[in-house]
Amino acid sequence: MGASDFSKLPHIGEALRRKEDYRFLTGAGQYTDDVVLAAQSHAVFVRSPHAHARINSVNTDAARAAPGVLGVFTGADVAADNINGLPCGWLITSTDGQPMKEPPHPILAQGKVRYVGDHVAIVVALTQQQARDAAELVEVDYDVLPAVVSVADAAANSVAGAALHDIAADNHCYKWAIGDKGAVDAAFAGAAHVTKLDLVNNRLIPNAMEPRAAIGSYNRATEEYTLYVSNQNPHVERLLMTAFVMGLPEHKVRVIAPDVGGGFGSKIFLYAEDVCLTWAAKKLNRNIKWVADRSEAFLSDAHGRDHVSHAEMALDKDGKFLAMRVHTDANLGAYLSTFATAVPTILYATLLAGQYTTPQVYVEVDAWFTNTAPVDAYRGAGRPEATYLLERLVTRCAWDLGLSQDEIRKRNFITSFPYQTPVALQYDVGDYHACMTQAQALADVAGFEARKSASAAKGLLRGVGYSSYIEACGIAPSNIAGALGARAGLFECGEVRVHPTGSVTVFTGSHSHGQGHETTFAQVVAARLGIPVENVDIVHGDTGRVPFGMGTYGSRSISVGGAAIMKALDKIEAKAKKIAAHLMEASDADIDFSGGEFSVRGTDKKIPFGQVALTAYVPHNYPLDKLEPGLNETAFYDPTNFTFPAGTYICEVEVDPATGATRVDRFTAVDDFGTIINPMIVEGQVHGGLVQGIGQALLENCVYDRETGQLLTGSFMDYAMPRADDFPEFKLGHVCTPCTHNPLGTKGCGEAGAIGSPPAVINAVLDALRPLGVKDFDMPASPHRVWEVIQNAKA
Ligand code: MCN
Repeated sequence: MGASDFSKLPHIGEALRRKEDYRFLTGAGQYTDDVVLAAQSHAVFVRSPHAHARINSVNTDAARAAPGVLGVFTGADVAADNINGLPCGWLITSTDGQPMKEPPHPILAQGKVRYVGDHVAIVVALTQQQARDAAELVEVDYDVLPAVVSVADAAANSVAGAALHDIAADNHCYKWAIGDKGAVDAAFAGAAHVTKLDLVNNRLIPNAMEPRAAIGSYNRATEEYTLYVSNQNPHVERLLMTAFVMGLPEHKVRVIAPDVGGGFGSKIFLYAEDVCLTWAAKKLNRNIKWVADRSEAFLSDAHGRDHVSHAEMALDKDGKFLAMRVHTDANLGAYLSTFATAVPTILYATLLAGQYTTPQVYVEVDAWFTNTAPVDAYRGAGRPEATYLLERLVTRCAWDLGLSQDEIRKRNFITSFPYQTPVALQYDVGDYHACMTQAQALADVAGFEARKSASAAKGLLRGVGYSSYIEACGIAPSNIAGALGARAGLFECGEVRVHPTGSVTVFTGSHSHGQGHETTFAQVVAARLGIPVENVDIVHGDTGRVPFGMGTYGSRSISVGGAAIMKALDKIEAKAKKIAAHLMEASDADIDFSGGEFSVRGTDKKIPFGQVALTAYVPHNYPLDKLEPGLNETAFYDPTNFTFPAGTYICEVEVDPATGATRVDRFTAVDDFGTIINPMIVEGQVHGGLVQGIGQALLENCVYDRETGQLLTGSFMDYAMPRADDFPEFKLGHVCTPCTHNPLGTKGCGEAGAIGSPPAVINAVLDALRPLGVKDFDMPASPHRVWEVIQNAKA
């Protein structure tokens, strides 16, 4: 079935309430901490208090003797059991042809600790309190070493003695580049105008509502392990843990990620704690639970962003972009987290053409180790960093040339598709002018000057900021990603199990941790089979029940996971038509299927889907010589390209120059997500993304002490999470250019808000401050920073 026929089916585009919400809102969800296994014991991790230190010794005697303690293990035990370090899932090759530096990432520190929160020992006891008390008794003798925490300091090599890993004495992991440098340099040489900008993309700490948690379990009769874990991709977790770290056969390990209370990327990765619990479960023959407290989450979840960049755009006299060049220093933290290396390269630099026809783009990235928590994918992963840089630069170009923010964008928009960018990606479809036009209308841009005057009358400054983002969802295809360094496939699986009574259970390798898949995937299946949505259940998050899948990240689930289900439904429909043909004594080729009924073309003969389902399982009148009984099909789908959601966001802020306080007064987002399955869920996804993106722009900022490497923003007292009253009511609009290469026509919507919004906010703040002579500042636009730039501009 083609995407345009699909979009016309009932339930597609219907704002159904989420099926899963009854469970969540009535406290009947089953999060990892809700799982209680027999004779469950509890683990606490001893973590490094230092950013960088040599471990002389770890004395666990007192801890082992403490009440209730079942076991205490350290890096030495890990080494003795030949447990490997955590692997990195993406190999980057440096510009000199050398592979990136890939230092060991032990699950418990061996010889050294490299960030505050690094794992030193695991203590297991009968109760959590006993484990906590015993953890206090573990004595670690450290020699503190100099720490390097900022990417600027790492790049400048300015902290003597702060080499984290033996194989990277200069803390440099890789230098990577994309684009034609010669062509870019030539274009700059002939340009009428060059705009330059330095930017910092602030480091963020993901804060899912449910902190990470895991339970390790081992059955010595069957030699099987079970890991319950708050995770976004259980099969990937199992594959990495078994094949790379523990050397176990995959079929002896089951990973179950039941309800997960948010992930935002930070639960894609294989974490040390998960392996420790699985390993220790066998050693102690106990079920062992660990639940991070919020302070631990701040210290040890993989962080996001943390780029320092210099960007330049070459333009002709009419404001057309001729070429762009960018250098970025990326902070990877102390170790390579699972997908860390792909974020500042493949997921970032390839997006830097944006929505524009810039003929040449050259991007160079240096990636550095620092004494901070590992940095990896966080909602948007590379695309927010690209969009922030590009959309800030484009607005600066406009102001440098005396053009408006919309005019410069319109002059450079790509208008014909497919479009091959100079940085590898090929956009299949889009309508960027339509997004801009609709956004300007919804934002009432025409009324801006009047609102600005009204603000001025109150002593306030008003500014408007634009951002026309593009992003790439559903990383694909596997073979090209493999050639670019991916060490994993990027397909998805779907199994459709039709029951004898005609109801359906669908098993998907995608994972839902807040995105509403139980509803939207059911809408897809119900629409195709012509059955009620209530008759479809979606199962995810269990390697024991679901075929091998890649999980959820990169807003891929509906476009890749949904497409796999569509393929399985094609098989179901083809087989069901044969059964229907037999029942109605017609030829297979004459059977039509729509609205839940099979009919013989040109006749009034028809039978319902349920009758075919029953016949498949009660095959009394059945072509058993030609067809197997049953109606149960599995499909794997490997996309041929990314999907490319895009849109224009317009933000209006009011700044109080006396205090620096900034208030987002209006925010308009017009997105193109192709075909929309459930507009209410999509709206919720956009709202959530906007809150995270605007949060980055105004409030959130992870700060480590530059000398000691202590995390200064280690709690909600110091790390400003956005709250509902920080935002106005968002105005949303949609343009629909269906994706051309998946059967649903969908593009991902889960990250767009977080990608497009930060530059819209900062451009708005800068627009408000322009009359004062302020040209630049870095996120977040906290009152202190805004007030400071205003004072500096006055001086
Ligand atoms: N959808 C739709 N029509 C479209 C596109 C999507 O109806 N054209 C629906 C989908 O069916 C799905 C939801 O919108 O129910 C999001 O779909 P999609 O864009 O495919 O994104 P994923 O389901 O793959 O979710 C991943 C994405 C990412 S990468 C992050 S990070 C993120 C996000 O989703 N983390 C989240 N949204 C989140 N929302 C919550 N509540 N919690 C998180 O951790």
